[in-house]
Order: sequence, then C-alpha cells, then structure tokens
Amino acid sequence: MIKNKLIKNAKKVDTFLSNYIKKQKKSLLVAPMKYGVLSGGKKIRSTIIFDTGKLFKIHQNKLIYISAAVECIHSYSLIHDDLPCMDNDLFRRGKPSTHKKFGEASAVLAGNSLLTLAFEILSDNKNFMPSKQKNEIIKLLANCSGHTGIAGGQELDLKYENKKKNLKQIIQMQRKKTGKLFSFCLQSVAIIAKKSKKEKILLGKLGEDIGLLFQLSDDFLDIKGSKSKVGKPIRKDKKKGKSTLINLLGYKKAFNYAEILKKKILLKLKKHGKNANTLSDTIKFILGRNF
Ligand code: GRG
Repeated sequence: MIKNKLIKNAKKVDTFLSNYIKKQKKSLLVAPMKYGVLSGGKKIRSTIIFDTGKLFKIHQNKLIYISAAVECIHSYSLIHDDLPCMDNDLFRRGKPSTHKKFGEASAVLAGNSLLTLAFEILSDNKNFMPSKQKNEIIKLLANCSGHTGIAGGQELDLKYENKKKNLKQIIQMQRKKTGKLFSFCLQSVAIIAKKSKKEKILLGKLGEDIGLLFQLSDDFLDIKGSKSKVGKPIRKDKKKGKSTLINLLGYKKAFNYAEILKKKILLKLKKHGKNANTLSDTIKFILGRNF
C-alpha cells in the first residue's frame, strides 16, 4: 500500500538526517531545524526519487544523499512560507509552525541553515559519486531552489495575490514554485544513472509535470480536504486571493485539467514498462490523496 511505502521511505530519510545532524557540532538552531525537517511530512519527494531509481534499477542507498538534500530544501521552503511576511500560517504538519514554536528570527535562521545543509550533504565526501556527477547535481539543485526555481515561484505566488492572472501565468508560477523541486528529483536520478543529455532533459520535464500535478492536488485539498488529515489550515487560498486554477476555472474544470495531466504523465512512463509501476502508483495516489 502506498501509505506504508511513504512511511517506510520517510523513516529512512529521517534516520539519515537525524544521524547526519547528530554528527555535526551542536548549535541553538539544531532544535528548530529538526522540528522543521524531521517531525512529520510525507517526504513524498524522497519517494519519487526512490521510485525513479527503480526505473534504472538504482538502489535506495545510492539515492539517500539526494533525498535528504531535497527534504532539507523542501522543509526550509515550508518554514519560510509560513512566516508572517509570506503566507502567515500558524499550523503545519499537524503542529504549530516553526516560527510559532521558536520565534520568527530562529525560524528564518533555521530555514537558512536547512538550505545550506542540503548542499553540505550533497558535497559530503561520504556521498560517493564521481565529482563530475556531484557538481552537476549540486548546480541543478541550486538552480531549482533559487530565483529560477522555488524562491522565484514563491515571489510570483505572493505578487499574484488578488490579481487577475491567466491560465498560462498561473501554471508557470506553479511549475516554478512546486514543479522545479520535483524536476530535480527525477533529473538527479537520471544523472546518477548516467543517462544521455536528452533523457536527462526529458526526465526533468516529466518531474516538473509531476510537481505541477502535486501542486494542483494541494489546491484541491484546500477545498475538499480536512484540517486534521492535511495537517494545515484549509480553505485559505480564496481568503488570501491566491491565483489558483480553481479560482480561475472553478473546481470541476481545474480537476479535469489535472486528470488530463495525470494521464499524460502515465503515458510518458509507459516506455519504462514494469520498472515504472511504483512511480505510476505514486502518481495515481497524488491526485486522489486526502493528506
Ligand atoms: C525566502 C529565499 C526564500 C525562499 C522561500 C517559501 C519558498 C521559498 C518557497 C515556498 C514554496 C512552497 C511552499 C511551495 C508549495 C509546495 C507544496 C504543495 C507544499 C506542501 O508539500 P507537502 O504536501 O508537505 O509535500 P509535507 O508536509 O508532506 O512535507
């Protein structure tokens, strides 16, 4: 069952991160960092990485460093996303958001430290991979995280509040804000699998599509989900005047758009035969999920 797979994978990444942080020098920021990255969260990006590994028969142990790095970036983005200067949310993963628990300054600094920890993990000597691949992966993660990736997408998300934006603008914003990190998940595995430039680009694009699907499903949960299952406040997009596909097209049309996107993604995976079964299952779960 997909839920068990998510729990198992999340435990694996949490254990790696917890041991990694334990081996570092202590600091006051360790508590808010661990609170932000370890306690809770589906760690779905790690599952996507492990599922993509199955396309090329790459064992999870070879992918744990990139999974841990992605989760650090993702958690940093959520800690900052919840800050009063951004989405101003007091609840995340079923508990008070990091700034509510530790204060704003500590949350900003813990977020920054998770961002840099991601690159420390990737460049670690124990992350055994040829330095050319390592450099390519580090550059890709920087590109997907900064102004050309999630931070740039977040800026658009905030600037688009209470503005009339068209379909293309909304999709482009969501591809940056959420799609880029998923794009990294697939493309970095293609780099490890030593795939051709063309294949790496194709997988990167497919990852971005999966990320867009994930963001759309997050928007649906904002309407139809329950706070206790989702672990964060719901029905807030409309109140905040967020530019979403639902606010532009209505729920039904937006859901049809997502269904078509899901089918396109599954079709593109067909060429990998049964090696793509676990990734396909995760994609089917994404649109039907209630958490
Ligand atoms: C301040 C430089 C700077 C950057 C901040 C805040 C930010 C960049 C980016 C935010 C991006 C963001 C919040 C995207 C939303 C993506 C999304 C759907 C998040 C929820 O992901 P889940 O469901 O969360 O995987 P869990 O809790 O399961 O980990």
